[in-house]
Amino acid sequence: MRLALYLLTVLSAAVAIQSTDKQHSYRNFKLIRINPENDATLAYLKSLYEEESPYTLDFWQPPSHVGGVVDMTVAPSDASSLIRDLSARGIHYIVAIHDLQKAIESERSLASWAHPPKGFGYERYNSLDEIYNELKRLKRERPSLITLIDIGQTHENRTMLVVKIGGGQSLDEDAPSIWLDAGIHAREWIAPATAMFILRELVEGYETDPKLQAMLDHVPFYILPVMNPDGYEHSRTMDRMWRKNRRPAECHNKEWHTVCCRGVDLNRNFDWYWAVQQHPYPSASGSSSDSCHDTYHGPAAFSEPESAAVRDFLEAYPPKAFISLHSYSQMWLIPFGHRRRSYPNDYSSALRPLAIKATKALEAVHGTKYQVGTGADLMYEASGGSHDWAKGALKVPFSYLIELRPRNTLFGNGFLLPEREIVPVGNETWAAIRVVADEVFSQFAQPFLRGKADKKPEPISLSKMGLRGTSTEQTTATSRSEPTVVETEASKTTVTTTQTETTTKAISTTTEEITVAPSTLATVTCEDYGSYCRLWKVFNLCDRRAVQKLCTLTCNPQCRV
Ligand code: 0X9
Ligand code: ZN
Repeated sequence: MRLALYLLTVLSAAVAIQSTDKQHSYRNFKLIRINPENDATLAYLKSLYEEESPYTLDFWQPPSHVGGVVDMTVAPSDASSLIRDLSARGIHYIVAIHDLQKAIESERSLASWAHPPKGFGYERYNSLDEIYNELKRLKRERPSLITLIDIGQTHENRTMLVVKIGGGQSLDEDAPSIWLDAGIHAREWIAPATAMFILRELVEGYETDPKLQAMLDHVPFYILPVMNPDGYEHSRTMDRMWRKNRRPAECHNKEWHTVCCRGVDLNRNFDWYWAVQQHPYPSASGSSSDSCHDTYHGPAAFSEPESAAVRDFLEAYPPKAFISLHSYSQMWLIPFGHRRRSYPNDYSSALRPLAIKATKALEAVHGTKYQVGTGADLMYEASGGSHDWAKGALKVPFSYLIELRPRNTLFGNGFLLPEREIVPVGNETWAAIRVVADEVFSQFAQPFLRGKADKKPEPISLSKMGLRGTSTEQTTATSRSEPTVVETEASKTTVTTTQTETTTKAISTTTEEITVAPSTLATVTCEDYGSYCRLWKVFNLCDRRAVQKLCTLTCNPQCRV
């Protein structure tokens, strides 16, 4: 007994803390790729993922269903026993990467290695400082187009910077807008690079493309290029495969010793079925209560400064479209992802048709194919995701999560997408996001503008048109602090840092609620519904009832009462 206690004390003293201050080497780590062909293989892989595994594994693509590709890395010391085990079970696998460290090194272009570039580059993976300096440079160059907003601080006191493009310098809570974030997962470097690419397309397009200019004047973009700045920097400097944020270590006893692990998966920390786990596999939901797991959901919903800052900002300035960039697997994911076969009401009438249109535009650029569907149906169930929360709780009309290149086929390098693909990914993703932006403009700004131009009827608030959400629930959201508009040399915008407690009522009405008397509405028809859509390019989705509502407001000559 004494001996056991002594051993326990000694072992506990040697507390296993995940991090060291040496950069993690992935020399001879392997990426094993498996296409589970039957339930037995799937069950075995799930047991490795969810339960104590004898091997040091990192799942890049967790097991979900028969036929769903599983990617996992294995430490060199465990590789041969894992491979023996797989062979003994008759499981077919390929070693997609033999030396992960080599793959990490070849992620950067040769030019980057030969002459390490100084400063920001749109065709490179940049540091956080380089990204923030580029945002400040853009702001200095175009002070009236760009506004920088400090929405909060991370655990390690890094600033979370949102860049607003268009829509004037003040923040308008009622204006329709588009939210784009990237880098919620630290190791998905292509996501921040793509967000920056899209930012440049917007900034340059504003000067050269009158349609884009008209759109940005009325529908600003809010871009958060790095949602997890601590994690991103950790992934760049210490551990390329880091995923979570950098919440200080939480310790718990595990058998004979204490383990302390850092970090929360921010894409499990939003208040949408937070920490809800499905059965029979407790962490099959992709949300874990173990702080050492890569999908640790945190001690409470919005426990993390990063997710709380995003929540506060979005509740104060609810957008019409919410897009979150991730990698990888080339999927355009629609809510809801917490449970299979769970969909919002307008999944088939609005969310999915627009996703299909967007991915067609994407494919037209370089032939890249995307799958469209919910994360739960196409991948695995995962609760607490940001795009689910945006749709389900905030009632953002169009909410998506985009898993960028590569596809998880035989040869892809997973998170290690070569730098030379940044520009093609940027171009094709921008084509898709432009489709979403055009739709938001068509639905939420153009009709309103036409109404204004015709002076008949008087401008009507879009929220009163019932276009903000589809639910009948009334939700009250509290925003704790106002975001700070960041001042730069060239623009002396007032700094607004208040800690006031403001309450924003998320207006959620039924789509039936409009400002025209229902009796009038009932008798209004468009003369030619098809040409109405073509002519005004409104309601690309051509929802008949919605067009009828708009006719009365925006297009009187085309309508018959
Ligand atoms: O697991 C995630 O958070 C996302 N995948 S990633 O490889 N980028 O980490 C996917 C979330 C989408 N939702 C579901 N799969 N339910
Ligand atoms: Zn991700």
